[in-house]
Amino acid sequence: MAGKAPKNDPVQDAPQVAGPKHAAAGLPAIGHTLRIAQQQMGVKRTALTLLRVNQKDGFDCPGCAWPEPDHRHAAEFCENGAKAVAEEATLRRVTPEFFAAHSVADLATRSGYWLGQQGRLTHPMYLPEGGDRYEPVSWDRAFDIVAEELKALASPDEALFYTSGRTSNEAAFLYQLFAREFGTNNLPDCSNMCHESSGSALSETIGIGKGSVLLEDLYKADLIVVAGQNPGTNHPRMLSALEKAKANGAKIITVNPLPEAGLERFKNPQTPQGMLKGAALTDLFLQIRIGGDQALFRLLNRLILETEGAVDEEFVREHTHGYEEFAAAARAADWDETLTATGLTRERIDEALRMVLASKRTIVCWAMGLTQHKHSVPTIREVVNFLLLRGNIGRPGAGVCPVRGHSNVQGDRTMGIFERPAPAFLDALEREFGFAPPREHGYDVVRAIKAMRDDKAKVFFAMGGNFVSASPDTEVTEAAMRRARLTVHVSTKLNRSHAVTGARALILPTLGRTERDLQGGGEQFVTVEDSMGMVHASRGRLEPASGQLLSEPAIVCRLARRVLGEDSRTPWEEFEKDYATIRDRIARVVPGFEDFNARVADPSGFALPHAPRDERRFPTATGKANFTAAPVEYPRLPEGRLLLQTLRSHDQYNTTIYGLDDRYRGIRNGRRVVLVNADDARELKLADGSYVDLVGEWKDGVERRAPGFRVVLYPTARGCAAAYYPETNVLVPLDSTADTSNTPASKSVVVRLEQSSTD
Ligand SMILES: Nc1nc2c(c(=O)[nH]1)N[C@H]1C(S)=C(S)[C@@H](COP(=O)(O)OP(=O)(O)OC[C@H]3O[C@@H](n4cnc5c(=O)[nH]c(N)nc54)[C@H](O)[C@@H]3O)O[C@H]1N2
Ligand SMILES: Nc1nc2c(c(=O)[nH]1)N[C@H]1C(S)=C(S)[C@@H](COP(=O)(O)OP(=O)(O)OC[C@H]3O[C@@H](n4cnc5c(=O)[nH]c(N)nc54)[C@H](O)[C@@H]3O)O[C@H]1N2
Ligand SMILES: [Mo]
Repeated sequence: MAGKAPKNDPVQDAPQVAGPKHAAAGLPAIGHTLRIAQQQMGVKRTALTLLRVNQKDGFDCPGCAWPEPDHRHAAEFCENGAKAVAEEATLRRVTPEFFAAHSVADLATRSGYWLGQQGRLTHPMYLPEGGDRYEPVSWDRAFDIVAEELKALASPDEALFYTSGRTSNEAAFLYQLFAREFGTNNLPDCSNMCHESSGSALSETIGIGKGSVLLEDLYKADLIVVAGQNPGTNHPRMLSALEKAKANGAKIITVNPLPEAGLERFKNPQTPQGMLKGAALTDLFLQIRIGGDQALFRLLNRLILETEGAVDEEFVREHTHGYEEFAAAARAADWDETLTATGLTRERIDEALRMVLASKRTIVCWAMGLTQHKHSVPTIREVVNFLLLRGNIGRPGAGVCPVRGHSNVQGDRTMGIFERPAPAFLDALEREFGFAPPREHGYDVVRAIKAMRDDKAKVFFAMGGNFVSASPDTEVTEAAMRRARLTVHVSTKLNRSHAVTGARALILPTLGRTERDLQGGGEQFVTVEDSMGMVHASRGRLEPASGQLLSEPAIVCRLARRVLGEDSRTPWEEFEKDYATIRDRIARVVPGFEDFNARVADPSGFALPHAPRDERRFPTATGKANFTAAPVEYPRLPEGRLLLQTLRSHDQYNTTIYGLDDRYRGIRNGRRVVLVNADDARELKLADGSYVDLVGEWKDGVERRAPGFRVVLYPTARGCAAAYYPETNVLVPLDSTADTSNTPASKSVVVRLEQSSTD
């Protein structure tokens, strides 16, 4: 039987299972890419567009934030980058006629996949209060509507300004400036659900919330640990870097509850040898239980401390703080407890230790597998302890490498998209623009949802993204959105957030990365910052999807003029005409951007300064790199329950679904699957291929249910299950978040599996 795909959909979710693959990329990937791209763009546009991805005069790939190598390959794109591009450069269109034919209630019954497949948005659309469908609206009227609602608020803090991570530096800078001139720091962003835990842990311990390695460091490393990350799907170009690192002699340890194909063996589609044989990447696979990473690193730290000469004593003395307290905690690490927390064997951990001790230059890379747990911040701090012990920060071939998601999520933060801005940043804005920015902290994503739920926020404005699908606790989030007076989405594509609206709603269609951006001052380009702090230009070449689209900077400028009027001394009109004038201001406000316009003219871009990496200087409260000594935590499961992680398939970009296959995991034609270890399935009396409801268990006693998932026996760690996001977001309680960072704990959800009544 099929799962619970919306009835309206032509494509029904009916998963077929073939078992996991052991290698990623190679020929099938190329065929698959071209097929998806040509369906969306046709043959000619496919060739023209894909050749421009990540080239020096082209646009930045809207896929992931992995950096571009300096000597770019003729086609520095990957399968999933190409899908992201095809999704944006599609020839399909969502026109006013489409909205006339589909009421909002109708759209709300469709799957995210169906909505995305309809194509690019072409006109500003307005849903009036009491209306049942969107109507075309002029841009002027649209800005009037936003201004009306913003001005009617009792306080600027009743407005929320969300950002997703594709927004350019220029647009992000203007957007936060507008929000702050309007009077609020309510700037929640996708980072709150993503690498916030990394930012929290790193700022406290090394003084800057960003990674400390550049691409060339990977090539120089002796050991690279890849923990909680699936680069074969989510950062495919990272595999080329790992391949090169291995060719230079590096070893790779993978820490993951799942064996991920890309990390096992990589068939580089850009070299003939790679296409045939492929390179084995992982030397040691630590199949860890979900949430066991802090315990693992803590024990490794104890073992390092116990090894004569293993600690870099000079580094510890000169550059760190808190060593004694940390060492006392680490020495107390317990083998048995670690084996329970991690599910690993003693032999595997000993083998890891040997590799760690043999390495003079170690890098740890991580992504959502470490950031989305209750104890994510102490887990990442323990990774920092691990690197500090052997002096692995601030020297070539070593360091911390949180691998970011959205292509400009790191840049958006640098530009001030943050609900808790540093006072120095606000001081700089105040000096430059002559207004007093609000100093009180704003709402992050989870707090923004609560504010709408509790009627403390009434206008929700999104610069990109798909807030209702990406956020946790779908039913709670959707109910909260429906309480708003006005919801506004600046979007390229249709998504569920357009169908779950406030009393009034607007869709403001915008240019994508691939499109030409023509303004009064001529053709414009924008800039982005990758995961390694490299800033470079991005220039679209395609004709815009419709003559009605405005760029994100233009939308912010016009909205700001309409809302702030004479009160603002900011030259919004000039900014809209010529983005170089925005960059001049960024240069004066954001450290590291001096001479921005001149430096970004270099096609390779430039590196932002990073004190720990560049000078072994740690701008923390103590002036040193801080060791920390948090108690070890790991999830404990009640009898008969599984710990569910919600992750990405190979055919999706967050809430954008490209297709229904997850090729490397051997799943086709369906997304409602739950991956379960065969021994757990036997104990729980779950038959392979049977259908279950996933039922969340959380201390608030509310039953959260995701119905109709096909059980797939899969070699995941014991006690652990996996299913795709966003279908499972309904199971993630709004209150289940990481300590300190408040990131939804979407990788550790306690569930029981019940036979589906529909089975
Ligand atoms: N094609 C494509 N590219 C993308 C995206 C996309 O959706 N599609 N999304 C982008 C974004 S915004 C982001 S943030 C990144 C996400 O990139 P990833 O973090 O790679 O994405 P997830 O699918 O969430 O994968 C989490 C990985 O962590 C593992 N894991 C889960 N729990 C644990 C744990 O407790 N410990 C350890 N050690 N491992 C664990 C999972 O098995 C899985 O391999 O990718 C970016 N790039
Ligand atoms: N359960 C669970 N939940 C998660 C996660 C998880 O692993 N598990 N991961 C979390 C993570 S890491 C992230 S980053 C968030 C993602 O959260 P979001 O960033 O909010 O979600 P996306 O799906 O990336 O947003 C897709 C939409 O962005 C719009 N868009 C695309 N390109 C552009 C553009 O250039 N400009 C504008 N204005 N709009 C554009 C399109 O309309 C598209 O429908 O989800 C989080 N939620
Ligand atoms: Mo992300």
